[in-house]
Amino acid sequence: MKIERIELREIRLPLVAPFETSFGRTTERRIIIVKAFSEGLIGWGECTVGEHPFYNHESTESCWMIIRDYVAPMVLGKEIESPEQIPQLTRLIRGNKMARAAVECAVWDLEARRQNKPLWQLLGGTQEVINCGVSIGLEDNDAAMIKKVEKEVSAGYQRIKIKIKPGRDYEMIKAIRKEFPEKTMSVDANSAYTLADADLLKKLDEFNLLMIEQPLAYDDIVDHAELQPQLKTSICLDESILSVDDARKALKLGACRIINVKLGRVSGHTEARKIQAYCYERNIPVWCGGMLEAGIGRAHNIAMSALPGFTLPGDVSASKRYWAEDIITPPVEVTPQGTIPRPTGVGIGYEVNEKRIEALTVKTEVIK
Ligand code: OSB
Ligand code: MG
Repeated sequence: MKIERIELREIRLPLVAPFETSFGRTTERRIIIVKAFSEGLIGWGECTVGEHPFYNHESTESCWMIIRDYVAPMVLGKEIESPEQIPQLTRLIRGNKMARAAVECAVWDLEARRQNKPLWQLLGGTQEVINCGVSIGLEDNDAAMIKKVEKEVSAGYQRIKIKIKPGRDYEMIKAIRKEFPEKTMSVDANSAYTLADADLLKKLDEFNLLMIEQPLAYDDIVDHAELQPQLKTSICLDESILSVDDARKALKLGACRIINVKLGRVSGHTEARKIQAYCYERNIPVWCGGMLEAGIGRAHNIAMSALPGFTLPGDVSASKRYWAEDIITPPVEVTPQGTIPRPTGVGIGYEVNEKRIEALTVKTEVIK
């Protein structure tokens, strides 16, 4: 196939509740939607980048520019036999993986539609349901945190992840743990600590957490390798894993025992599958992270999560936790067992609500 046209849209979508991490607070998302056209079919992608370069170096604005000026021109009009060729076509771009992933994911959806298959099947998915957890942002006080955890535990989510930062860590987790002594729990620091905080991080062992996600610098594996043997709790790397090579090096150094896979961060399904395959062979658990995605990104996450090895609950939760109305129908729903059944439809498996996208659009660009 040849991609004949790529359409970009920026939509603005307010979150139903603000989401706060150690690097900031988000109240409204600015999301780039990618439409790739070929032979009368459309593939859908969503750029998972944040509004500001605080999670990684990318932002909504930088991705718009990189997709328009580099990714799209490198992909348009080329003879493509498999979506796995997209990373090759865009390989001269250093970094900017979320920009590259947005187009790569759209081409995967397009190929699945061309083959009249669900995307999870084209990727090699085997799991009938995916296991879901939630990521809980920081609130002003422990009582508010506990209330949020209570709600998600009642909804059936299998694992509760709590955001932490200096000053909102040991005591807060202690208070939450006291209320939910048995619940599978983890924490995510988004790089808010250094090795100087090792004693504090060691104290978190007390709470029998499933993992501690990205405690140290966003681009580090060496210090994490020094920290991991000092902890009983498994370290999970998020920000510092951008490729299967990074995963290999981190595991070789003993920097982590678990890996969070995010499609945007690793440049799309092709690289995500390589990480999944590498970890699966070595019995290293992986799980699907989230970036406050709207429905298209969420559907791509669900398709990836059906791959073998995605056994730990992901940060893939119900649309209604984020949006008053999602951009796909039906919205993503989670069962009382904390699972999402893999969809049966072709491609991403959910219908894209183009009217809703149109209504939310603030900017459009067509690249031919
Ligand atoms: O580190 O996993 C993270 C959201 C934005 C940026 C980084 C992260 C997150 C989350 C939210 O934890 C996951 C979600 O519910 O989509
Ligand atoms: Mg994280």
